[in-house]
Amino acid sequence: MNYPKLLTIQDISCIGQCSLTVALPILSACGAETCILPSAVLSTHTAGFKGFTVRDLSGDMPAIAAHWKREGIRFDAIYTGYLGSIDQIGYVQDIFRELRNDGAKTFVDPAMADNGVLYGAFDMTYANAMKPLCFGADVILPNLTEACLLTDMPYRETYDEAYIAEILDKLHAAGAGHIILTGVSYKPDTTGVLVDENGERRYYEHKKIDRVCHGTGDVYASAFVGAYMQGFSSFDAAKLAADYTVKCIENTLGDESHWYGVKFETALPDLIAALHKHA
Ligand code: PXL
Repeated sequence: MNYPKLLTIQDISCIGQCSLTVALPILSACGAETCILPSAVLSTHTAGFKGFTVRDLSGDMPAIAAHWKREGIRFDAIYTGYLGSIDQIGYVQDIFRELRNDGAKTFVDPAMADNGVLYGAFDMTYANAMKPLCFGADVILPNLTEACLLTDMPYRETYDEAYIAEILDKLHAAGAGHIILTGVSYKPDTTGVLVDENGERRYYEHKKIDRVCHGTGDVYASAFVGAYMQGFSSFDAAKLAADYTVKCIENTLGDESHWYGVKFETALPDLIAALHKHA
C-alpha cells in the first residue's frame, strides 16, 4: 500500500461525527499519515444542536503553516472540508501553494450546504468566496446544492440529465477539472455520484436510504480521498466511498437517538477490506 502524507483542514466538532472526527479515523484506516489543521473547535456541529460554542482558529492558521514551512514539512495531498471563515479560504489557498510536494493533489469539499440550503453559519458572501478555492483545486467534491451555489444555478428537487450536464459544464467553464458530484438522483429509490474527469463522465448509481443523515458528506469525501491516494481510479474510489457511506447509514438505521451522525466506526473493517481487495 502507499503511505501518503496527507493534510486535512476542517473543524473539530467535538460531538456530532463530522469533519475531523470522521476524516482522521477514515483516512488513517485508508493507510495515510493524516496530519490535521483544525479550522475551529465547536462543542457540536451546527445542524440540529442548539447553543453550541465556536472557537474560530483562523488566527492560528498562518503561524502553524509558517512553522511547517520552516521545518520543511510538505504534503502529498491536502484535503479541505468545513472551514470557519472567509479569511480561512485565503489561508488555505496559501497552504495549497506553499506546502505541497511535487505532484501533490488538492481536494476541496465545499462543505457549506445541503438539501437546497446553506449551513447555519454561512451566507452568500461565504458561498461566493468558496468559488476560487474550488476552481483552483485539483479535485472538488460538491453535493448538488453546493454545485448549484458554485455555478449560480437554481437548486431543484427533481431534474434530468440535461440539468446535471449544465451544472458540470458550468463548473468546467469556471475552471474545475475533476469533479465528484454527490447526491445525483434521477429516480425515487436511487441516488448516486457523477464522476467527471475533464469532461469524461460516469455515473455510479446506488440505493437511496430514506433518512436525513448528518456528516455523510464528510464520510464520503474522506473515504474517496483515502482510496484515491491508494491509487484507485476516480470512479473506483467514488464507488468504494459510496458503498461505505451506504453501509454507515444502514448501521445507523433504527436508532432514532443517533440523529446527529452515522455510525461509521463499526463499518471501518468493511472499508479496509474493500481497499485491500482492490490493492
Ligand atoms: O460537513 C458537515 C459539518 C461540519 N462541521 C460543522 C457542521 C457541519 C454541518 O452542518 O455544522 C461545524
